Amino acid sequence: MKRRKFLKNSSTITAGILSAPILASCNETAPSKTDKPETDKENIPIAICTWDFGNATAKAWEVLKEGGNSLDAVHQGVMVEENNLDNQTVGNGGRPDRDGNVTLDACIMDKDANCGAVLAIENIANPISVARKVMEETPHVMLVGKGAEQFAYEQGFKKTDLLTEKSKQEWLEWKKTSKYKPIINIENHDTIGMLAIDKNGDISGACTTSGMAYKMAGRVGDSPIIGAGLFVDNEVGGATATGVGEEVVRTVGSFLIVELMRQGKSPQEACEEGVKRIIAKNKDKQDFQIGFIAVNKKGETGAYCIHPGFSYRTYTNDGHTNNPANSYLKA
Ligand code: SD4
Repeated sequence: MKRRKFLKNSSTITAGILSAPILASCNETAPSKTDKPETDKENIPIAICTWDFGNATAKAWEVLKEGGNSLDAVHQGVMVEENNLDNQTVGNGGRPDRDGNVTLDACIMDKDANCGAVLAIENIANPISVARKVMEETPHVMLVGKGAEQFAYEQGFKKTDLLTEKSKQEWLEWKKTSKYKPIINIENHDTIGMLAIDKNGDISGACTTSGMAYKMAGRVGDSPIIGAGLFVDNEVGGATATGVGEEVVRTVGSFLIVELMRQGKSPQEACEEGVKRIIAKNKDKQDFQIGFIAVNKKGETGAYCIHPGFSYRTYTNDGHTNNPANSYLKA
């Protein structure tokens, strides 16, 4: 296992991508079949995830180094955080909504654009596994709430009480002082989004969260929405988001990042552009957090995160605790 600083802004752009004009007219936007970007064997396999989830990327890496595929890598990788009771923003042990119910969101997408998602599912510890079942066992992409939970039981998942004593006590404390309004709490979000490229050069992604702490009952953010919280196009790359989901949904953020890469931007440039578009639409708002990570077909990576109340911030892998993507492993 080897970590590497990855925010050395992926500079090299493949000849193929360079030949595609940025903002070209309709019939020129995508690289043609002959100038498709090739995976750089030096850069793969690779697993990258939001925030500082070293154990999750280590798990993904274990799968990849054994020759496993990127779908299994991201699936098993993010499950590490779903099962981590100390992580109160993902899976089991996640913070509840304002009524005290833990509701989870997750989605997964593979190299063939197959995808599955569960939204606001309760009592199931590994929503990413249910999302994968939705992808593999149903003709649908999304299942929500009770329907998703019912489907999970039919697939053999066990009912689990997800509200840990710690999260419950914190919620009870919060209730004492809160105005019981839906607020965006910028402190309490550590959604895990993960992207991986396997030895064959195939890309997959997964994203899983308990969403915003103390959200309104029924609130769903970007994380389980394909195109918003996660998007993969195996010809181009993948992207995933963390932060205030409402802003990511509004800009279809992860899809945007992948399309920007298709037009020739590096993963870093694409993430920065995606964040800047969100800032441009929120000049009056302060104090919200958005971060994207991305990987292109070549195996180059990028990440960008903001806090508009301060300034643009690019996080690197050399000691920032809030680095939005400082878990990064490569061969
Ligand atoms: C959401 N995007 O539900 C998620 C929360 C998150 O880091 O990413 N937190 O809006």
